[in-house]
Amino acid sequence: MTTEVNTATSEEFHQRMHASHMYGLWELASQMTQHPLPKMLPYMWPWSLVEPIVRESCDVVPVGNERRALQLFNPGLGGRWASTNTLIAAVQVILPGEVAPAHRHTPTAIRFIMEGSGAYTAVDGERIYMEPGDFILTPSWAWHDHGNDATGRVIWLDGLDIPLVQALEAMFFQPYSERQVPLTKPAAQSARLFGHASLAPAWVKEKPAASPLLIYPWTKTYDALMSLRDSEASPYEGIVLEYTHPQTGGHVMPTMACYTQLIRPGEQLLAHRHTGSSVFYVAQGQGRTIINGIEFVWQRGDVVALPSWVLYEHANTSATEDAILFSISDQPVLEAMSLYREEASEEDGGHQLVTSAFEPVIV
Ligand code: GTQ
Ligand code: FE2
Repeated sequence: MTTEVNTATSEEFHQRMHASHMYGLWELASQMTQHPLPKMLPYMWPWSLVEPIVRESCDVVPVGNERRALQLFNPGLGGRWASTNTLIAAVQVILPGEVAPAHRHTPTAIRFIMEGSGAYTAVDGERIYMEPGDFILTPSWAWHDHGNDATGRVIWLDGLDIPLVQALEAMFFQPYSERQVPLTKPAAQSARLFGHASLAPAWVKEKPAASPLLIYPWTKTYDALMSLRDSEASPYEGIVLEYTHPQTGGHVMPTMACYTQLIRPGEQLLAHRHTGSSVFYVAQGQGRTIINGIEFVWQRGDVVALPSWVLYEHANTSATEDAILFSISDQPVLEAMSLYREEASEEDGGHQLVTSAFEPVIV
């Protein structure tokens, strides 16, 4: 039969083609998916699992040349240094008297303070002291070191675009010649210059890609959320505020957009999806997020990774307490490439059926 001859010939042809590093489009068509099918899993690192490891790391791991930062790996990404396809979230702890040595790198970093106060990070010669709920920036290639002058441990969430920078083969890292960078600016200078809502210093002509305001204090964030608590806001994200670049009003960093959101007691938001991955941190309260039918029940301290294009909906399950989420996403990158899309759920009433409950993968 001619078909058998053809099959044998075809197999031999394909082997030779692959041996020379060529593949036919006819072999790859299934990768042109109708919509994104992320490899990363929707995943949650509950604080009840993270906290004991953080506590133990304080005894077992000294702050030597590296920071004591626990990197949250997504079990769908095969051991890559990544919480989502583009972002890494980490939990960093620094004890009284410790100094994490100065360095700089092309990945952009943000910090959201989880617990403790009186530690600082120094960014480009300016020292910034931390309080719980503060949001702090470390722009790409800015020198930075951290220290703790206080009496208790200080813990914060790190968010960096390391997987994105790695995919773009644009990683650069340098240690500083001394343990700390000399302070060249008064403490909190960036807040004095740029920390006035809608009033930016007109004599400053330079407009850096990353926000020149290095700290967004919790007190201001919380006041803003509370002043909007009776607004209708977004049916999908609730009372959601973006941390903005004070000179441009745009995203706070070129590769990461950062948000804080209030979900009121008993509020059930509607399901939607968008391109781009994100990580959210539960700063206050308790609730649940249904992600593609999987129910994630969360409370203060939990960290959740959200893949691109999943259908998700948040709810505050407390009848009395507000829920507040902090989040980071790669949305600016999607927008810059004209790849950002969003759509609402077409399911009944904009809500999903719960088909399973999230369980951490312990290997
Ligand atoms: O604190 O400078 O979680 O450089 C990963 C890389 C934290 C930091 C991380 C870093 C840092
Ligand atoms: Fe760093």
